[in-house]
Amino acid sequence: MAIINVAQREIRCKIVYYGPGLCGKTTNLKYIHRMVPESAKNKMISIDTETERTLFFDFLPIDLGTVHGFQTRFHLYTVPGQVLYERTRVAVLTGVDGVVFVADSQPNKMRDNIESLKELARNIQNEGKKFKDFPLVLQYNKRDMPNAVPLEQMNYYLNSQLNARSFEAVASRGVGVFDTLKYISKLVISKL
Ligand SMILES: Nc1nc2c(ncn2[C@@H]2O[C@H](COP(=O)(O)OP(=O)(O)OP(=O)(O)O)[C@@H](O)[C@H]2O)c(=O)[nH]1
Ligand SMILES: [Mg+2]
Repeated sequence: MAIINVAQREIRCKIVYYGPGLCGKTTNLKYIHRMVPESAKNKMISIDTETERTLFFDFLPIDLGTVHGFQTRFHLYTVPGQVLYERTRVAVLTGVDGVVFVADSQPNKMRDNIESLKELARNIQNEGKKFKDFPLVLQYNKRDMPNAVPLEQMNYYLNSQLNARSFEAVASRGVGVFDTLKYISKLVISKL
């Protein structure tokens, strides 16, 4: 839930990167953390395993300029994608204002993408929000993989009912990372 602090002229929103295991959620945040100017960011907090699988979440607060004289501050989170951590994903989603759904473009990951998106819809609805109206953007990641599923098929499997805006990405090289972030942050602000 966005917090609007009139006295301090600050708007604070929560964006969660959601998606199946190893799709590249943490990679998005790491790239943002690397590229955002020092003045606009704080420390990134990652709680992960020795093999860098997210265990609880990653957290990165950033400032994205002003809107009508209000400083906009975004708290970016990732969920752990591994199937058994659904309860943690539910916890991380509490009070969410917008979601980036990161899908893995590899053919053998399509089922995981679909399951994860279904789970997200259920969890957003359990938060008392309508998934259809909820601020959401899709990021089709790992477009550099030689066997990446064609865009039309990604849309067919993941977006034919939602009709959400989607971006292609190679998060490990930063491609599409800021396009995705800019779009979701504008969408969230526009719905306040
Ligand atoms: N080829 C390729 N590899 C990528 C891309 N984005 C991320 N990766 C790699 O995919 C692996 C998993 O990335 P993470 O960002 O840790 O995935 P995650 O979604 O946070 O995974 P969990 O924390 O387990 O849910 C890492 O080895 C990344 O370097 C991409 O666009 N292309
Ligand atoms: Mg992660």
